[in-house]
Amino acid sequence: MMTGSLVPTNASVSVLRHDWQRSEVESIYRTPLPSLVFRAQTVHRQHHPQDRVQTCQLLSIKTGGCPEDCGYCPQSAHYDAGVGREGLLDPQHVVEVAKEAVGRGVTRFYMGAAWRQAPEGREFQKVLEMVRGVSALGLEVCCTLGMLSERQAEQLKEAGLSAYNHNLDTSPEFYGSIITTRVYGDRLRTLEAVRKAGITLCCGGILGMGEREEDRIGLLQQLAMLNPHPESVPINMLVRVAGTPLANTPPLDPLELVRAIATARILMPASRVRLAAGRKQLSQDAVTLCFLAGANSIFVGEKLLTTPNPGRDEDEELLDTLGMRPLESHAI
Ligand code: SAM
Ligand code: DTB
Ligand code: SF4
Repeated sequence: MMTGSLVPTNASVSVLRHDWQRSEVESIYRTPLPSLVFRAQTVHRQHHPQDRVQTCQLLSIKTGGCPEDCGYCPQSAHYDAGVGREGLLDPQHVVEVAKEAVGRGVTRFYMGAAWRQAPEGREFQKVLEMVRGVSALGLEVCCTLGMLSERQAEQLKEAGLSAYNHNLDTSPEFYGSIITTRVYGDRLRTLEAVRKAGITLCCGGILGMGEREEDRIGLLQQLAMLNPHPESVPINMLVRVAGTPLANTPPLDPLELVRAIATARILMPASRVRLAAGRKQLSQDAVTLCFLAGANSIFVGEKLLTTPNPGRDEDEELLDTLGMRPLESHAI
């Protein structure tokens, strides 16, 4: 249990720590919920505009048929989750979709591809064309294309990429139970290549995959030990898709998500914490608690990559009810 003052001193406001010990993360995560949420909200207000949430939109630019065996993913070729395969989209079409997103007040546009690693050659040139086109619209552009080489990261940076999404997903200890076709170290290497190229990091994980509380704590510690911290931290609740090995995993108590978000907020005070996949399965009360705990970004639009997300009207209504507003310009 946490002891001492709940309000951080000035020193803890300005200093971002990267040496969090597992025991410290554990004691934050296990703080009584009201105190945990209060502390997270206090930290939140010192680093971010209050009552604002960034809205992001996702587009799957290459769907299905992925050679990796991630147990949660409907796009893996190892499972039959009924997701059709679709080749790389046409860059012009992608830019049109991004234009519509600008019209809806979205400030960050994600392009996701079901690849183990970004390809070389013509397909990669097309991705660069998409990045150029979308960044020219004034959007933050984030890609998630699997593993990247240093050269590819540099090319993406030159094309105007703002951020690269590459998740650690869970603790190093639990990782092998979910994915066998790559190791934690592969993920860390790509994260390094992205950093080296001067691209910001979007790196988080998934809760509700049957992991133990220790694994959620382990994931949060791994993220908080990255130096610098990922500028954006997506926290996904598993979307249980029929046909994947995790389809029948018992649902996780949403209060665990609230705890994880609050802990992420306290460990990485300056980062955006994104309440990512799984919102459709959460009650509005749970989503509200996530905002109180320091989540300040969401995905909007009826679809994530392949699975459903709450409708725009529903989200607008919720933000309106809560008196929260979308972030208008991109600050990070
Ligand atoms: N193939 C690339 C990769 O894995 O890095 C990029 C696309 S992949 C779909 C992006 C992220 O989506 C994954 O790292 C995972 O965290 C998340 N994800 C995939 N399926 C999910 C599911 N069913 N529920 C929640 N998050 C999921
Ligand atoms: C992330 O952490 N969550 C987003 C984004 N990064 C690419 C993806 C969630 C995908 C959920 C499953 C699907 O829709 O296919
Ligand atoms: Fe492929 Fe990414 Fe899905 Fe894993 S999460 S199967 S790497 S698309």
